[in-house]
Amino acid sequence: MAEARKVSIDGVTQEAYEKALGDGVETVFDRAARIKPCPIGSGGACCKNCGMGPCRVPAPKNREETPEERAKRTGVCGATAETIAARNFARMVAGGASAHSDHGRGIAETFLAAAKGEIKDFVIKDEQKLYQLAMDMGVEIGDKDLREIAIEVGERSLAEFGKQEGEGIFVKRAPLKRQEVWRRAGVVPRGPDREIVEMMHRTHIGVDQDYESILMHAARTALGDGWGGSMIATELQDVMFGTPEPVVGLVNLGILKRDEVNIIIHGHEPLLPEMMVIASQDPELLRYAESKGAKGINLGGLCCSANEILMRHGIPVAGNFLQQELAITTGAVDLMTVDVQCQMQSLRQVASCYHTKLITTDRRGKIEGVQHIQFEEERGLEIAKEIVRMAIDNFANRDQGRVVIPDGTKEMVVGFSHETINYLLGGMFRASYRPLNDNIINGRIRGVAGVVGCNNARVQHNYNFVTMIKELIKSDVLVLTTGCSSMAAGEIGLMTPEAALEYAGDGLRSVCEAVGIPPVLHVGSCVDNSRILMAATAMVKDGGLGDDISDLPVAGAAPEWMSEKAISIGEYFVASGVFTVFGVTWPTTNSEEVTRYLFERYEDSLKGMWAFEQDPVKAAQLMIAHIDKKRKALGIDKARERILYDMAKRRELDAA
Ligand code: NFS
Repeated sequence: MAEARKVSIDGVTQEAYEKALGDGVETVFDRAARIKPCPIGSGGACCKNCGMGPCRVPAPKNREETPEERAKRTGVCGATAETIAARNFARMVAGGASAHSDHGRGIAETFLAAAKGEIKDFVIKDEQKLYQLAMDMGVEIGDKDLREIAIEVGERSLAEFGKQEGEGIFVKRAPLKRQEVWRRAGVVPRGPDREIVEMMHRTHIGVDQDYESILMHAARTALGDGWGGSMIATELQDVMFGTPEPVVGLVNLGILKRDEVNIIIHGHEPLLPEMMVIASQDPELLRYAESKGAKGINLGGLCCSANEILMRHGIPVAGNFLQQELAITTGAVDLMTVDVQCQMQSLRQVASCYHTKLITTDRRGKIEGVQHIQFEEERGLEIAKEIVRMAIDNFANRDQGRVVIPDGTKEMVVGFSHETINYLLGGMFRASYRPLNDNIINGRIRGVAGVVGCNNARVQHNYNFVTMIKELIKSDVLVLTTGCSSMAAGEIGLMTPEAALEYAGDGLRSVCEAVGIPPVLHVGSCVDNSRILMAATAMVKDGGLGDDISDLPVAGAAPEWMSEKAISIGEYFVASGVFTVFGVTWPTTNSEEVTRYLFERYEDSLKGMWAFEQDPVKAAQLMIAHIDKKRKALGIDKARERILYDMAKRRELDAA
């Protein structure tokens, strides 16, 4: 059993965990204490790609190995430790890229059906973005009507996934120099399906046995995610559900309500969640809830589904990955739906200890012993209403005597899509990244960091995120977050404009004050890391900061990562020219060569590279050092010194 104080830095989570302990319910924190990570697998030293193994090839501990030892360190087929580590890493990329891309495909299918008028509950909400998208995709607009354009965009999007030849449609969105880097390195992605299948093939026994070759294809696969599957998901979701604009939301388990029907939407694809938002506000269902003694229907989100409906509708967020079981152990959740990704199988066991109804809604994401209600787009709203009704019916089964909802929510200002950043900084009629670039050039903003990714039960919940983000904003680095990182920042109160006063350095604070933005901008769910790629591209295109993403004073990080998706995201950041630091554990430590290739030699071909640092302050410092290196190369390091001097002078004057 773990100690509440140690499992999370968040008081609300600690309190909820204590309640779970008191109720005798095992959660992820207890399992992490009980199960130790396998020391052989964690460094990439275990190959189980064929039936002669699994073969374990760990390097000797605490000393250099002799050449003889080294030569013997192979699998039965002769695969070297390098090949094995690279293959394992590459398969993680393929796993993550497939999750994002399959999500994107589902969205594209729904989009096309909606455009054709085959399903009535989904419509085109953002026409302006549709036109933009159509132009980026090379769709001729001429005198076509909206419907025709939407159909063509839908068809092209869907065709992208299995594109066998040529270049992914969004490759052209990248800065020209970046496209050249990719072409030279041979990593321009075709369709994500093709790259993922090739990655699986190459890592089959007896195929690609040159770690450099494997890792270059890993880059190509990841680019097919970031500039392909994920980007398609984000773009089409925006067109269908609206491009996020700033909105205030609440975060943490305290959003649950004692006197209302609590429904939690957990997972990733926003199709059902969008319908649930409408269903939960349906007057007839609200009356039905009242008739059952509830004061209302309270919809909340978990994980990336939460980010989707928070960004677009201001729906409150119950928590991030490590809080999913704790939402149920409050005893207050009447129903939880899960679709795909990041949903723990233990939810079934946890839910069985309370009255909570757990429902799987996607045929790809079933859980043994859990009721399945298949979400069908043609009957989207009808199914959502059915689910809300089930939750209302289950409200009567709630034992209020067992309910403990920890007190404490935080407000967060969210909704910073790439477009919003444009408008906010440049104004509605002169939307541009110019002011951001100017503030970087004049040194008020030192650089920009994307802090993203999961929670990981091997480290204290939210600690790495919060510590890293505070260190960055204190040093005038503007932070963009997605996924579980966003909730971590929100739960500690870093996502309000006022947070800039308390936590940001003088330069960043002055910009946040002038524009009225938080020092940490929530840009969306995990597929929305594609927005960060677009933001970086816009910075390059606006001028003054070099001609490639790799010239920008920017960095990326996932200090609490755990999923394969995070590895794919990190890999496409790196392959897009971004210095990217991961925490917790590093999956190739068993091979020095493979690790060196990812950390150093990738830079030669891709101009971006990985780093690994468990200490979040040190990791932030690595990012800042990289940002400063880029400032220097751009010749804008002096401007910042002047700004800092001015600030110091101003303070002296203020004090006098
Ligand atoms: Ni993304 Fe990790 Fe999951 Fe979302 Fe959270 S765990 S990689 S952030 S919820 S996908």
